[in-house]
Amino acid sequence: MREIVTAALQMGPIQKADSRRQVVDRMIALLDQAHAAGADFAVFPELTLTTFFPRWYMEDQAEVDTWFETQMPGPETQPLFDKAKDYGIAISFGFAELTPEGRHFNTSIQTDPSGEIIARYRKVHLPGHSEYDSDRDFQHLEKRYFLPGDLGFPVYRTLGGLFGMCICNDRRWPETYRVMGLQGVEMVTLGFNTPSVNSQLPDEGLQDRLFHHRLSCQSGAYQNATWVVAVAKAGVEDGHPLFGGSLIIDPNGKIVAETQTEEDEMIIHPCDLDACTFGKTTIFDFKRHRRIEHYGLITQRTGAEPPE
Ligand code: ING
Repeated sequence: MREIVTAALQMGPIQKADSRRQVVDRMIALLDQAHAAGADFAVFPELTLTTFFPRWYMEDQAEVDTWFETQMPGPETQPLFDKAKDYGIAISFGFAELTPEGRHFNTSIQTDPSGEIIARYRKVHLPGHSEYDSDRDFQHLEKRYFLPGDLGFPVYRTLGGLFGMCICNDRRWPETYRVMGLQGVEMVTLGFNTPSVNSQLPDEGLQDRLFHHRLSCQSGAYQNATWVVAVAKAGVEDGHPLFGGSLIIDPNGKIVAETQTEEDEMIIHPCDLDACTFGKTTIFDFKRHRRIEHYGLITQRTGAEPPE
């Protein structure tokens, strides 16, 4: 048994006017809860430190850059790293990364229990658009503000197991989980900020959107015999609703915990990494069952091309 007590620390709304200090204080309060509940590992959402700023059209790069971090940890996030180290809890969270070379990424990091960053991931699948779109009820400008991730989907050894990260829209693409599955991943953690309404399909109901969210995460877990921990930033940010539905999913694709609010909320579960073994050695024993000679189109073709 390799049990990792894992806390999904959902964040409620972060308003445009909220400071990083206010947000870090809320994150530390959630970490206190995780510690009291005996957590080994705590996962926060995508872009945890700020409001979901890609909903706002900005032309001034200096203004855009105010949403990004140039140091991690930096002065405002150091207290979080210090608290995690005190507790001996590994953490993962997402933030907007501005590199020394001036490149902008939607990034997530993971630390070890001593507070050292041991892994970094940069969001590969960027949804939305890059120019102002007047046809949308609200903007989703991730393609404007971020570059596609350049690190692939790394899997790394920590906490006695094999871990990987992705971010939000990545969870909707089976390739995300399979590339990590082909590295033996046993727990995939991801943060998300997902609007409760579809800016292009106003009639799509919240339950449909939650269905697609659960379906994507559960499929990824089951088809790769891995735990999946998906953590929301939720609630109404400056009038724009984001849904909750943070999940802990076992390697059989079963949801073992789900948040019930759109506020700061913890769910926690003892995740036994050995629970991945049965799936990986039977129905999803990739080496025995996969036929890669027939999968070429997956990496040779980007868009669908129907036959003549
Ligand atoms: N958000 C959304 C997500 O993938 C989205 C974007 C919403 C895509 C609904 C498709 C449908 O959950 C982010 N931040 O990727």
